[in-house]
Amino acid sequence: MKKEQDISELERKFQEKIDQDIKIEPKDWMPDNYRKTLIRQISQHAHSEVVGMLPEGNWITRAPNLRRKAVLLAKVQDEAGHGLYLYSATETLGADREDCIDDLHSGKAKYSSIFNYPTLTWADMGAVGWLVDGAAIMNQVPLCRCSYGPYARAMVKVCKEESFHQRQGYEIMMALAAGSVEQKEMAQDALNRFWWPSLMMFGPPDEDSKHTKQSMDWRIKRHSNDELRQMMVDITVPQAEAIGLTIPDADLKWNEEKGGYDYGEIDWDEFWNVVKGNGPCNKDRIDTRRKAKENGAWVREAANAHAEKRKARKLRRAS
Ligand code: FAQ
Repeated sequence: MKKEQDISELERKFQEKIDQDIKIEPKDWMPDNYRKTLIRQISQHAHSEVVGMLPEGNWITRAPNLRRKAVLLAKVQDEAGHGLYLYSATETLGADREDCIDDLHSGKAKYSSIFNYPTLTWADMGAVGWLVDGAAIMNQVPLCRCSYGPYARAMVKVCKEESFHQRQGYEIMMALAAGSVEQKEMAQDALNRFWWPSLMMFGPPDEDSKHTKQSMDWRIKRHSNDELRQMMVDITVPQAEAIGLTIPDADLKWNEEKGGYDYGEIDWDEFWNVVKGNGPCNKDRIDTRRKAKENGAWVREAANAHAEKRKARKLRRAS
């Protein structure tokens, strides 16, 4: 009984800190479910960054010129870095990085639905940067104010880089949209294919989002899925208009009263189908990650053997 009272007192103090916007740090007491929610979200975020390298990695060798190639290479490397910060953030919560990665490979852990769509043309590099990184920033800027310190701090650096990614994507789209008829068609086709999946990145509609309420009470999330999706639509529509591209939504209409756009129905069956593993590239993405782990085993073994040798040498010298 006493123990239960102690825990409810701890929980009360914990929520008080959250309500005062005091960051929770790794060694602070936290409810088990807060820890579990963070490990779930941050590890899935890490997996998304790592799997997210694949659709763009596909185009590094085929970038149209040296400048584009260097920029794309830098962007993909940034994503690897984001994955590493995020796996480190899960470790501050007591998670084991290898277990997290095994959960990705076994299909137990999710990653963003968007990376299960193929990148068919060079214009897709523009659409991914503009829309996918654009959606990622919209979601991640509020995460800089997340209640968990290490996640919030990681997001500050990640957002700066995502902002460069978004601009490089929009710049590709701008160049293509101002180019030949074929180039403009290619840009429009990429927008047509990536528009709806990008809106799905924000997660299910609020009424079907099982984690939002609790995550907002804990100030992990600062906005609901639908709020962020609306902000994304409102910011992106004028960007498309500015470069003469058309958002593929016949129902898109400015709503003066709400001060935002009304938009068409999202195909949630498609979303859940992709989340469950049946999207166009799910199998390919996970097979590629599994192979990368197998092929990298010798590097990890060699690094560990080298570290052991150095440790033994140090001990010998000290004795
Ligand atoms: N895909 O109750 P909610 C990037 C799952 S980073 C797959 O609403 P929550 C950078 C959700 O996990 C992109 N699954 O969940 C880049 C849950 O399942 P669970 C990734 C999804 O957590 C750019 C269930 O549905 N960003 O793009 C998706 O409150 C370019 C119920 O959903 C982050 O991860 C989805 N789209 O809200 C890299 C940001 N949506 O776990 C390369 C951090 C939902 O119970 C190239 N994460 N689910 O089995 C978040 O902000 C949140 O986790 C949400 C989902 C908003 C994604």
